[in-house]
Amino acid sequence: MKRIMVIGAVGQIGSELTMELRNIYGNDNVMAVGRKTPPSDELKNSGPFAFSNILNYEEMKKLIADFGTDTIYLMAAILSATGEKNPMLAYRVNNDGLMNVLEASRELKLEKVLIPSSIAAFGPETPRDNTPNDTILKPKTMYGISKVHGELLCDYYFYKYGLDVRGLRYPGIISYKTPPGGGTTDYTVEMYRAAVEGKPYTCFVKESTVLPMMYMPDALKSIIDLANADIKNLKHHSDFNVTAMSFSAGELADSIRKYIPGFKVTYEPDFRQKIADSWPMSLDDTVAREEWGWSPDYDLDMMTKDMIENLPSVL
Ligand code: AKB
Repeated sequence: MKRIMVIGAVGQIGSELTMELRNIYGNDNVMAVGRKTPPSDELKNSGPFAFSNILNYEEMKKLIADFGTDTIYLMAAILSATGEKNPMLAYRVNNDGLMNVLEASRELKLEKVLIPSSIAAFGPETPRDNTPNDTILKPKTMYGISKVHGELLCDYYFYKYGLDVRGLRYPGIISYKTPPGGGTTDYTVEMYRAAVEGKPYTCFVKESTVLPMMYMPDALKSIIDLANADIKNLKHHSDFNVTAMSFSAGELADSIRKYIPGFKVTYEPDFRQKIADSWPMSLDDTVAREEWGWSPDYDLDMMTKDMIENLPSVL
């Protein structure tokens, strides 16, 4: 029987991942851990939930031990835009928090730890088209620096202690249930929400800005598939590129206009433009495809249709 803990279970990915894991492994076997009140009663009431902060090592370790945890998904992080407003907070949560989870997992001899990285691990010196898996990692944001540090630290724990830590580099993740918070790619979800509410949208990156993206069902599938991959096939561990699509902000608006023809978008780039410009426009995810069979299901049009059909139920 699996005993899974999702740390950062109240955030955009963590909340949906918790529910998906509960569907697969049973409600009582998936403990959600967050710092904030869950966005839905469903998350709090469908299985075990605890308030905790990854910076409190002893409290976190006790929670992990008491639940009989064998697998952790560490989804707690301060994202790129919030991280640039408060670099010390990003440093502490993303680096010290990760270290606490790795150390507790090592001491308690956990079976597996899943820790997402991000396209933020890349920087302006990285090739931006079809960015290879193994390439230059010189990010310029505190979030990106913590992600590179995290990838290296996770591999260190694998090679030094034999802790089975796995991770992938998420692109921007789009979903209708829980809004993202504090990322540079948040304009995508904001754009859908404005369109469905019948409002115009002022986008904080230029119309021509292209970034790699993924719809939530694929994001959940990717991390769960990686968790279940046969370790014998993995040459990489903590740093798999994964992607599903790439589009510009203008192309996203056009895709929405197929359903909501009069939707108006204006573009007023702010400090997040510089972050977006330092990230890849598209990713090469061949390594993930070859080592654990990664393949996404959703493209831009399929995602737009699903977002527009489902958003009204949560707004
Ligand atoms: C962000 O925009 O900071 C995140 C990410 C790409 O990791 N969505």
